[in-house]
Amino acid sequence: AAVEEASPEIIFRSKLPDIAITNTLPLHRYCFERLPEVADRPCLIDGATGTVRTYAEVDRLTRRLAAALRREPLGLRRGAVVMNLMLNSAEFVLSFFAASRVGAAVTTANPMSTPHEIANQIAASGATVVFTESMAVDKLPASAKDGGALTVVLIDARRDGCLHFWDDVMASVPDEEVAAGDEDSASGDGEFDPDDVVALPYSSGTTGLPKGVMLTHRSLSTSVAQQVDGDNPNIGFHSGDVILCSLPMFHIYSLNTIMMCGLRVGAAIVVMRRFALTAMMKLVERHRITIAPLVPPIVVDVAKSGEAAAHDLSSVRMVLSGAAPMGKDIEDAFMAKLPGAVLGQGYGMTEAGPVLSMCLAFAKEPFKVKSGACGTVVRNAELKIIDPNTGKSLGRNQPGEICIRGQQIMKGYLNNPEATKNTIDADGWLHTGDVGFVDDDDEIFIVDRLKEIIKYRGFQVAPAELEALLITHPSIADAAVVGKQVEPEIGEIPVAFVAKAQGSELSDDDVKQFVAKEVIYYKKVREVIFIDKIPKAPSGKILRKELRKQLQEQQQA
Ligand code: 4UW
Repeated sequence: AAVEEASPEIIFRSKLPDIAITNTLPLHRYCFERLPEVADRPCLIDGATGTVRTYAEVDRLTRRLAAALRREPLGLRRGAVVMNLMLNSAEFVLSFFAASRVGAAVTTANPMSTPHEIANQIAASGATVVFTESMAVDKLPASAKDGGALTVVLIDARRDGCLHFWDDVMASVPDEEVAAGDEDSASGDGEFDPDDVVALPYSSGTTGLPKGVMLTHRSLSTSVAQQVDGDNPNIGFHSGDVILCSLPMFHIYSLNTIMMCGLRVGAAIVVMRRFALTAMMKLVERHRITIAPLVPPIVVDVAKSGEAAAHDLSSVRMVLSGAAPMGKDIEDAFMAKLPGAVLGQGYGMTEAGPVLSMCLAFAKEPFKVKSGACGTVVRNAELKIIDPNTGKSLGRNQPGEICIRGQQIMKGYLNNPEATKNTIDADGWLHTGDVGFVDDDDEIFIVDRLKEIIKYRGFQVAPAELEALLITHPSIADAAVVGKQVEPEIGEIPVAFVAKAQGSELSDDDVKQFVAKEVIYYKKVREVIFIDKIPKAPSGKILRKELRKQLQEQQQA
């Protein structure tokens, strides 16, 4: 219910009561808290090979790896940063929790990234160890490959100058060291603070370039608890569930809602290296998958695919969607293919820890929900909708900027107090840059975005990053990038408005190719519009609204 407090703020809360949350444990201990009960149950199932690792095995492997991380040549201590630059794998999970055990943070990145993007994130995050695979190793900065400041651990090949995950790192630890050294303390030096950073994903937030999002042991365990703890958890996962992990663990959705929540409840997690439609359906059938966390473009793929009928998908009882908008029509088309499942949305943002709201039809004691809604604010949190011009909080059914407060949100952006201050205000409210409203049943509908970010198949594209790149071209005087709505399989594409330098003969293909060489595939500029002058406010801020309006007019014409 909306509570009118002494202050004029109108605050929305979950329909589920708050619960007591333990959020002062190290994240690995929190996620593996049920280990004694689930020790012999399947934990990670390799989608490609079918190899099963039990909870006891995964726990022991993370201990072994943590011991290796503490020893030379890795020598990691509390406060260190490790990069996970890989597609989904058991090794990803092991390095994540081994880092947590030594008090280090893991910065995650897509291995399809370009050398430039990878080098930027390594430098900005201060990572000293990179866990990666063959497909990405040649893109690491030169210093990494000749024994410089970076140590590279390869999970799938042997290579000069790199350590092999299993043969060199794991094998280096004597058995007696595996169990020792972490029951009393989370980190190698015996100190632990729940406000230590454990995950450091990169996100551009509401404006500018990608920034390191500091998620702590406290924030992530709070977020997991908000989703799966309590007598009536918001998402009714349990240890008998088999959860599909086809979304990339380097993105916070998969990292938190699949990996951490899945482990917390003791479920089996089927790890797909990367998403592929037919392979996914085969895995559902083979492992009797019960939970399928997806993103709208995949929901559309399934809805449109003739193959769904050829597979027995009847084991699936819950389909989660999030990371981009999904309309009612898509939901309805999908449900016709999987009538036995509950489909619902979560709404997340990396900086928010990430989950702000979750569909209450997923609750153990489910609520009725509306198609097109993206859930109700999670428990133990506060949400408000503000008028972006006045900052005043708004009541039901009035769209405004969504703000969230609670212990799950990020500690801040790494080394960027200015950006932190612009995102989390003095009262602890995180401003999302999303526009939405809360209806009479406490359900949230997102209707627009104030912020710059573009989402291509759920992946973030930061216009500022492309603009900075574009203006380095000698024939480009100025540039601005905005998103354009396209078919639901994609969502949005980046479109560049370009003001040419005088006398330049630059073509749109030149612009596209120039960008494509420097960025990962989903950030490619897909359309170029030449323009005399980029519209700007007197402050120099690009007037993106005007550009978006131009795009719309063009689409309608
Ligand atoms: N509807 C409309 C949505 C929605 C949305 C997100 O890449 P980031 O920073 O983060 C995410 C995280 C999504 C997520 C995490 C965990 C989870 O359980 C879940 O649901 C099942 C989803 O996407 O991008 C943040 C931005 O993405 C948009 C919105 O603009 C947000 O600020 N977005 N979810 N359901 N838009």
